[in-house]
Amino acid sequence: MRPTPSCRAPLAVLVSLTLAGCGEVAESFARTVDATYSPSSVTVFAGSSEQVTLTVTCADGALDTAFGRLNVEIKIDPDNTLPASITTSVSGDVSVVDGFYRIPCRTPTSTPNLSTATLEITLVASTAASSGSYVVPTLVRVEPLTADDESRDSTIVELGLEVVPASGAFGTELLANPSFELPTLGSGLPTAIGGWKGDLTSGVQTENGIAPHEGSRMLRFVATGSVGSTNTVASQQWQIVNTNAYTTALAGQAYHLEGSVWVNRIDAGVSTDRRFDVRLLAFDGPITDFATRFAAATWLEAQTASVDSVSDTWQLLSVSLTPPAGTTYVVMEIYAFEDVVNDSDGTEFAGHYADDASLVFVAD
Ligand SMILES: [Ca+2]
Ligand SMILES: [Ca+2]
Ligand SMILES: [Ca+2]
Repeated sequence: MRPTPSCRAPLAVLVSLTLAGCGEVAESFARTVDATYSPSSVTVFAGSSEQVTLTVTCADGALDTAFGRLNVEIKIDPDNTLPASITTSVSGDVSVVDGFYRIPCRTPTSTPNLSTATLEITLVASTAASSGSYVVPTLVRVEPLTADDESRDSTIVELGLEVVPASGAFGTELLANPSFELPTLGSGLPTAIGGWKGDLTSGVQTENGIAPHEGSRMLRFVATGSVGSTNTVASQQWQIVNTNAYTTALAGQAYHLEGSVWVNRIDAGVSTDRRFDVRLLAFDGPITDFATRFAAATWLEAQTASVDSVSDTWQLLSVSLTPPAGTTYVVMEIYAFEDVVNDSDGTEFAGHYADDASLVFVAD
């Protein structure tokens, strides 16, 4: 999914493209470059690291010159506002010119004339890093035509960074968007940390006589497919947690993970499905392998809890898992299950909700 460019006034006469989603002020995307971080903020324990992805969006025509296509250049923390105890690095074969990471921007998008480039960035907080909230400013610009030239366009994107003391590993909420106050991240299996992803759901306020368990919004399970009803029986949401980031903080201690989620559903008659499940799945290897590993059911360990729910009642589903040696990430999976009638079209779930999830490390 292409990040939505900000709706800003043109800095120069560059390109004009129609974009959806920005309202009346957004008739044109007149920037040459824009950028977003995913996730937009991260928590890093002192003595640990976390990886984020910077996605740069470029207007194709404005990068082309008589001398060839210009690259984009990225400088993290250009004014050195971060303390020395917080450092960054990038992975992959990236050239560095005058302190800028220089990368080509030519991965096509579904929007004509817009391309993207991505940079995987690792944030490291040393054991000396002070706890607190930080902002990681990042300058993204078009490569200047010559060393003396100004860049054609530039932008600053900010990453939120929360540094937590190593001792805070126990009890800190590991999930992003645990209470579904924010939208989920769309369809399909997740490929990165930062939120829930999966089958068709919606974020709703009080409806059908059921109020959220916490906050003002809750998750509604809509269908077992990513776009609608199918002959399958589980409407699933997954979230990846990078437990590897806590290795240093948890070294030498005995612990397990406790996951939980509240579930509720209406009574729409005898055909109303009743079952909800939560699973914790531990994996080794890189997070980007999750879809493959999940499809092959090659997790290191899984723990499941299930409930035959009572209507119009919030019920807590809890599950615990001790990550086996070698675990690098854990996935929390929640789902509503068609245990009464497997509809293959039409309405699969009459009114089935989840809210107020949690995943924490607990000392044994
Ligand atoms: Ca909520
Ligand atoms: Ca079905
Ligand atoms: Ca059903």
